[in-house]
Amino acid sequence: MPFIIFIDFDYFYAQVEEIMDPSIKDKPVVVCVYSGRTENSGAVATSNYIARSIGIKSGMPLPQAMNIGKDKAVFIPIRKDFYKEFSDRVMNTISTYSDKMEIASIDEAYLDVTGECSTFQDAVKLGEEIKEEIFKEYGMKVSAGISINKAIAKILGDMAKPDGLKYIDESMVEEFLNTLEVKKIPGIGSILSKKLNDAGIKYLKDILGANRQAMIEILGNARYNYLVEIAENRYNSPVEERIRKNYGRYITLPENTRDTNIIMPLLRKAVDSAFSKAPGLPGEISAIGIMEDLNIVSRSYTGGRISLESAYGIATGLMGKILEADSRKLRRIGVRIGKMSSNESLDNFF
Ligand code: TTP
Ligand code: CA
Repeated sequence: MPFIIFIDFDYFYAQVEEIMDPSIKDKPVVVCVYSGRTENSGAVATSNYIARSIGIKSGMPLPQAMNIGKDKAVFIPIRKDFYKEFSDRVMNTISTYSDKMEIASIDEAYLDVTGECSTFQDAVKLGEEIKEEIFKEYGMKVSAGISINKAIAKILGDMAKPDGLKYIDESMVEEFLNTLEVKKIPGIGSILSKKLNDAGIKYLKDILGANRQAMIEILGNARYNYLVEIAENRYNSPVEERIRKNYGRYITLPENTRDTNIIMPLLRKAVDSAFSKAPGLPGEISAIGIMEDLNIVSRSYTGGRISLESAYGIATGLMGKILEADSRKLRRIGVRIGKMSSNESLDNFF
């Protein structure tokens, strides 16, 4: 069975605004799309949880939101490019946890960590680590769902909100599916779930016993099949690699350590892996150390076309410098290569 981690950033646009200006974080924060027609015409893109608790939600017309928020809420015009860039950086950090990653939207990603983990418990630990690292590095809260397929992982991620983590392993799936309400499933909005409720369907498993034709009439063919696959635990849509290629490779150490007998062989493994992905020889190589407190330190070397053979020596030299300048233990290590001789620029991979 695969191990899938789903990550969704909490109240994303509004959270970025809070991170940029922490003085607003105890107030309702509303990110607005102004249509420009009249001064206040437009809609709410998203809002933080304080704003949601007083009723200001995505899609609400601005005059209505302003009426509820009056002078207590902070209204901020949307700056999409900025959120996109923020998202790219967080996604980059997430991508270091697995080679198989699907970025599903600006704030959602799936990771297939089957290859990285020998037990489901390892996958849960990885999920916790990802949450912790994103918070440490960017101050951002995300929610995580971990399970044996993308659909259940996403349902769990939604249930875990905000700032939570939920998991269901293979042995718990059947019971989970038996008590899963159909309205919790991605793609089943309030309108569909009301129609289903009116047809006597409250739980996902009710669909299996219902009249097929009646269900298809409400759901359409594709959505009906999707729900039946989830209900019968046959859903296995793969994590599709959708990510900008980078030639980096990070490895989590078996324990936090400064022991070069443990670190250097794994660093050489990271070099191998980074080179195996790259289209040519690099002109630059970096060693990265993620410390026990999750701070990140790196050292780089630039010069000529670096062969795999010389890369081992350069990377261990750089890692040696990191250890020399620092007294902390290392938690993860990484290697990044760039300035490829085949004319790929550094921009292409970070
Ligand atoms: P969502 O993930 O749906 O919502 P969210 O991140 O704001 O809140 P949460 O996940 O904690 O429930 O959407 C991601 C971003 O997409 C959101 O921050 C802003 C944008 N968005 C819009 O611009 N308009 C919308 O109607 C919605 C739903 C989202
Ligand atoms: Ca989100």
